[in-house]
Amino acid sequence: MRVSQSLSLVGFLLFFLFPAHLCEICAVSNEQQASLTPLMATMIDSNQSFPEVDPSILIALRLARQQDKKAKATFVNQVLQNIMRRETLTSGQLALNMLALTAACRKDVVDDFKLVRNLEEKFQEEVASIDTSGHPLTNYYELGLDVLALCLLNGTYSSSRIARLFSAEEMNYISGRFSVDTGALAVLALTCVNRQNRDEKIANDTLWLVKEILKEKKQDGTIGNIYSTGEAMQALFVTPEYYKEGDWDCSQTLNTVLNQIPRGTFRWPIEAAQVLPALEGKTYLDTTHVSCRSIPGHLNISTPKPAEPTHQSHESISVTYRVVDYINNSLNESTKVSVPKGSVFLKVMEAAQAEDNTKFGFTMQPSPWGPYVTSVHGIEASSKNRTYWQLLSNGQPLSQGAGSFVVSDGDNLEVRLTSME
Ligand code: B12
Ligand SMILES: *[C@@H]1O[C@H](CO)[C@@H](O)[C@H](O)[C@H]1NC(C)=O
Ligand SMILES: *[C@@H]1O[C@H](CO)[C@@H](O)[C@H](O)[C@H]1NC(C)=O
Ligand SMILES: *[C@@H]1O[C@H](CO)[C@@H](O)[C@H](O)[C@H]1NC(C)=O
Ligand SMILES: *[C@@H]1O[C@H](CO)[C@@H](O)[C@H](O)[C@H]1NC(C)=O
Ligand SMILES: *[C@@H]1O[C@H](CO)[C@@H](O)[C@H](O)[C@H]1NC(C)=O
Ligand SMILES: *[C@@H]1O[C@H](CO)[C@@H](O)[C@H](O)[C@H]1NC(C)=O
Repeated sequence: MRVSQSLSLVGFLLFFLFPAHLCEICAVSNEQQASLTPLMATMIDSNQSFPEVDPSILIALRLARQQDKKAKATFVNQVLQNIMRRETLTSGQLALNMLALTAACRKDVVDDFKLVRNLEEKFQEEVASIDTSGHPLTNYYELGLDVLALCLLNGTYSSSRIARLFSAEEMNYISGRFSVDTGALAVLALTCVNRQNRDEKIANDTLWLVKEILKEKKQDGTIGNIYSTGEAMQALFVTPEYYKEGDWDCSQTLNTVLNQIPRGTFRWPIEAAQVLPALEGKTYLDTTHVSCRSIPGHLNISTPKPAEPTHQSHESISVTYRVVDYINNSLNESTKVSVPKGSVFLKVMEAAQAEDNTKFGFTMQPSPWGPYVTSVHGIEASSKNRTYWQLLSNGQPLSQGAGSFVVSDGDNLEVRLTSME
């Protein structure tokens, strides 16, 4: 009785105490629309540069105000190719491809290939993995994508299991540090579930997640880092009854993100794809009601993209590079290397490797975010062992990968074998 009393108190609080203020969506105006053109251009150009295209690009293109018929057709084809090799996709990848097909008015493919059933199975395997080993096969961000797609596409799932999955207890347990990206995806997923079937435990989880996201708000309006801000905005758009009007200045956040576009902060297609929907005032919950009327013409994106910042000059800089195994404390090697000014982290790794292949040899794997470092000094990190090679500069984890982070003279760079938890 006590529990249900405190639960209805939560419901009461959510409904009555928090003033129902205006929905906090603050999209770019039609006049500001041109400032998004570089992001559109980055995504459409990615056609050439990737073997497998990330479905979030198609989602972003479909949620945008301006549409491009040819780009849509091209990216739908790429997503269809992803679907053809669906057995190799992780649960979150399958979920994202399904949302992309739906946003592109190809729900027929989702139905013909019985993808909802397929996703239900993959999601069950994730949950079974948590029950037996304490962590999912992939990660909680992918679980968020799974629940979101299952909910939006009318799959079956257990609301009470989902409430437990994204509870404060479980989310605190899995990661020492709160991840804004992961929290935002969880909020979107829970919002969908709660809209279909009002559940006070889910409302309670949502309240906690929204609070945690707002705790990560920085002075300039960024939430988490610049690459999680778009997803955090989406989460806050759909939960206005969970925070007070003064808790978040949406237009400040919007302007901070807009100011980053000409600086080339969203140069990778996937960076553009993850930030664009929020700037258009859209969220992933909108993927099921995109207009399917025929698209007019094609977009004029002749606007030049932001210039590459990495004008590699002949001037060289010197940095320290260190390889450390934090899991086992059995490795700590360092060296000083010189690289051209404007080099990315990867160049430093390559220079060290050229100097001593045994100590500093490494391998990587292509991903939509650029190269992902998989092994260093012959030590392979693995999801199965819950380890990864973390990248740091002056003791701070980087907010970009080895292929994009530009190093500075005197930097203390490090790759550190770390536990995911
Ligand atoms: C989960 C996650 C991780 C996990 C991935 C492994 C796992 N089994 O879960 C771990 C903790 C290992 C990780 C590591 C890193 N991550 Co990470 N990660 C995420 C997160 C939250 C979700 C990714 C995901 O599952 N996507 C959904 C699935 C369906 O897509 P996917 O393409 O199959 O996902 C894979 C890749 O994204 C890859 N991956 C994850 N992170 C990164 C980062 C880089 C640079 C690369 C190349 C690949 C990569 O692992 C995913 C799972 O297999 C995203 C958030 C986001 N907004 O996307 C951040 C995110 C992608 N990561 C980020 C960063 C910066 C890193 C690190 C560089 C951090 C660091 N300082 O070391 C390292 C990578 C270092 C390396 N070895 O090269 C940034 C990238 C920003 C950018 N512009 O480049 C993001 C956007 C978070 C953020 N807001 O800062 N990450
Ligand atoms: C993408 O590339 C293919 C093959 O090169 C081409 O046929 C198609 O027109 C391109 N699409 C866009 C939007 O550029
Ligand atoms: C899910 O079910 C609802 C109610 O039955 C229906 O209105 C909606 O169109 C369905 N959505 C999808 C994507 O099939
Ligand atoms: C509600 O969430 C809080 C965390 O904010 C948690 O401590 C509490 O146990 C939750 N209550 C219920 C009934 O789930
Ligand atoms: C596209 O836009 C550029 C710059 O705004 C303009 O110069 C060009 O004429 C436009 N092209 C078409 C086909 O409209
Ligand atoms: C720790 O490192 C040593 C030496 O490199 C290695 O033999 C051992 O297998 C490692 N242990 C673990 C748990 O990784
Ligand atoms: C996981 O770690 C163990 C030692 O703890 C090691 O023997 C094994 O090779 C690792 N697995 C992978 C896939 O790296």
